Amino acid sequence: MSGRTRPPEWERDDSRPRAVLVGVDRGAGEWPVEESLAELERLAYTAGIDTAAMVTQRLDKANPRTFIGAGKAEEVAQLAGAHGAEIVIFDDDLTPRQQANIETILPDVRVFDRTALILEIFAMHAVSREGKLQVELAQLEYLLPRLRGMWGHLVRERLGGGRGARFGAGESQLETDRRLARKRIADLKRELRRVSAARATQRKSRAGSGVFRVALVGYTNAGKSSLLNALTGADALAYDMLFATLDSTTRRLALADGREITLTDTVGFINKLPHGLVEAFKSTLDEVREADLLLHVVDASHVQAEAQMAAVDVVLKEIEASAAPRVLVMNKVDRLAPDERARVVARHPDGVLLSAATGEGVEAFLERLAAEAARDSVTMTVLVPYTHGELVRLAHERTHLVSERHTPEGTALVMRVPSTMVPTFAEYAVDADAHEAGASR
Ligand SMILES: Nc1nc2c(ncn2[C@@H]2O[C@H](COP(=O)(O)OP(=O)(O)OP(=O)(O)O)[C@@H](O)[C@H]2O)c(=O)[nH]1
Ligand SMILES: [Mg+2]
Repeated sequence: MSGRTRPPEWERDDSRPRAVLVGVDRGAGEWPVEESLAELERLAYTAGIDTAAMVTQRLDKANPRTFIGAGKAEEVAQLAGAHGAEIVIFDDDLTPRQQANIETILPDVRVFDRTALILEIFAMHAVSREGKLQVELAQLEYLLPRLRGMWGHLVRERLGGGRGARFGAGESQLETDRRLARKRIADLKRELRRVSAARATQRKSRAGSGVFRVALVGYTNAGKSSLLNALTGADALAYDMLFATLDSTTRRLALADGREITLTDTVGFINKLPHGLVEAFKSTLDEVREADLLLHVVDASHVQAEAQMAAVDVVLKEIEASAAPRVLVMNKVDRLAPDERARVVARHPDGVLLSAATGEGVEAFLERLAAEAARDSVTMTVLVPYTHGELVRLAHERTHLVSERHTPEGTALVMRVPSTMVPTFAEYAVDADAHEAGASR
């Protein structure tokens, strides 16, 4: 059993519920079952559940009825009894049918799968109205096909075993539950569309202003919020727990050349991220899809760093954000020994090494960021009439000014402009040579 990644401060607390974790070893692959279970243990801990024991089974294919073998399920039941565990958590997703069958074999415990656990954590950490709506939607869509199982459980509890005479009444109750759930799902979707439309308007106004937009993405706990804080002095929540951040936070940052960019911190990704959650968080993830640049933040000190990077790539592909240019940020280098650093550099020569905690490497990273922001820009020469002072102000804030002169006709500017912002100044663009000639008159 791997307890290797368990922080020393994790004390057993008798008031917390205890669980038996169940993992399937599929042999090959980037995620050894021990590592995946260690992560599941952290997820459980974050949800307020202590781990009493872990069980693994070597399987090439899941059992369609009970996921693990029936004999293994009996072993899990015994272990749960011996440890006084009231919860059993499967490291993979169970079909509604598998879940119902396992609940029959394990009548005295609550059965969770990985998705249910992640949804639970999301529900605990959702703060904004949009975040809460998104989580409730994902939870209901997860529950809907499982309502039969829940009702079956209630039947056993209330009626003391499946008594045929009551079955008809149960059936209609189930129909009622389903109808209510479907209605709530429809309401939530409508409400979310409204909220996200308002957000899209905000986003659009940012896009139209030509600000270079950067999104921080990465595995949960990689240090995205810490990096946002280090760069902008923001006070985004940064905790050593999984899924600390659910709501995206956007902050402005002025680069050394005076240009302003925005940085958006987003929800972290995880291996086997439930598809329903990705769906539900689509509008939050629009920030990632529409960014001009993605900063992929990696916890370079994590034993599974490479597998985590691959898991992030999978999610980025799923949300169709994979085309945006990316910079790899290898964070937490303060935890690396010199030879480990050398290995990271050799493996990711394009990556930036830094520590959001100590600030090491942050200056160099800012230069890289400025270079990236400048890459997508063009040089423009404009003559802005004095009646349009707001454009001059905008130029100061959003572009890299090469020169500024006051002429009788207005303010003459030469500047590096993000290409998205060219239309804003297009009306006052003048031919650079003609402008020079005019200026020397
Ligand atoms: N040693 C070290 N710890 C760091 C560094 N950056 C972040 N951490 C720690 O890593 C943990 C996670 O940091 P966060 O910034 O919350 O990570 P995140 O990527 O925003 O995580 P989620 O919001 O949960 O997805 C915190 O305990 C941070 O203090 C670093 O450079 N060095
Ligand atoms: Mg965070």
